[in-house]
Amino acid sequence: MLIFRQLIDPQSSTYTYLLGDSKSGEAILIDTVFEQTRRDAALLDELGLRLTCTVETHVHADHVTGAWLLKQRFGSDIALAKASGAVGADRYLVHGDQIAFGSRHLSVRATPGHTDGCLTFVLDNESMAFTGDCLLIRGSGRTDFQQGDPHVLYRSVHSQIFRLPEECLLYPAHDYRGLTVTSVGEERRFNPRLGGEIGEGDFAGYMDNMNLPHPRQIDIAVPANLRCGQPENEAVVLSEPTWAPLTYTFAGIWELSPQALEEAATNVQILDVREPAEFDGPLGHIHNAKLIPLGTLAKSADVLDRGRPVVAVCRSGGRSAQAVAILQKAGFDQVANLAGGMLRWRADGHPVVGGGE
Ligand SMILES: N[C@@H](CCC(=O)N[C@@H](CS)C(=O)NCC(=O)O)C(=O)O
Ligand SMILES: [Fe+2]
Repeated sequence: MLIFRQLIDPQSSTYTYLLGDSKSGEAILIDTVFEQTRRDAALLDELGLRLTCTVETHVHADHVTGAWLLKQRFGSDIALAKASGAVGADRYLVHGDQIAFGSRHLSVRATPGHTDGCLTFVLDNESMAFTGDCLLIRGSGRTDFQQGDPHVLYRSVHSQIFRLPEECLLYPAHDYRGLTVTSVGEERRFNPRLGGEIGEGDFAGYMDNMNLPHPRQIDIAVPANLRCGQPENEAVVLSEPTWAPLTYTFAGIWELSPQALEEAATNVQILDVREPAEFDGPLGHIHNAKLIPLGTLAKSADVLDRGRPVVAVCRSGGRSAQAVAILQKAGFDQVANLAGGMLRWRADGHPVVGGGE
């Protein structure tokens, strides 16, 4: 079965696409964002997928790719257009290449015009295509920087994208209004820059007069993306929490296992957010846990020491996840949730104070 997810980076309005093959467990990511690497890694882990390759539709001007960082983590190949001029990739793609994931693949089409190295990726059965910044929903990529050329872009759209089946779904690299998907038939008819009877000269006239401000990140993003996202100073970016072996979840929460808590217990504050009757009830509580019921936490957070890590605990790990969010909002930066709460703590055989059925 095909696994497909559309993810957004709200800062740059960039869409990242996950495509996976459930049978083999292989997955690829299209157009990752450096700052979203943790999120993407968490999703891959939770879906049980193995990242084999990250692919870029082009050298982006508005955000830095996560390709290099994901390669450090998963050993995934980096792929982008040969015409991109980038260094540090494992595969340099040209028109007609295929990118496999399990039994599925994407076909590579060269669609220059926004940049020289712009590619569109078409799924094997032509049911979906990833157009990068060549064709946007009711729009198109701009042509006023990098190697932009409206004449080249017009021809790319008409010869490579508009000739796909009408019902082929199109997924762009960005949308600035929150729109998520379109189709070939729709854009052929309704794209206000490129659809209907609009000719190459009309399109060039439109594009040459857009007068858009340059992307805020362009001076940082383009040089970094020409290195496939490898930072100039590698040391600064890999700062993960070190006070315990934590896992970041796709839900956005740092967690630790009962075993990890037992090992870190002397260095952390254990915060139990259940009600007093539960704390002294049949499940018991963890030695040295401080009881602050969830409903009073926002007001009483100051009794905790901000200089020491906090691990939140409840019955099953649900309410304590909310406690983590409350503490983060209150400015605590070393906070994690005990995965599975007291239920898992006990099931894994860790000691409790009180309790008993
Ligand atoms: N305000 C955005 C501008 C982003 C931008 O210029 N995006 C390019 C893609 S790299 C584009 O083609 N935009 C088309 C448009 O805005 O119509 C930023 O600062 O990042
Ligand atoms: Fe772009």
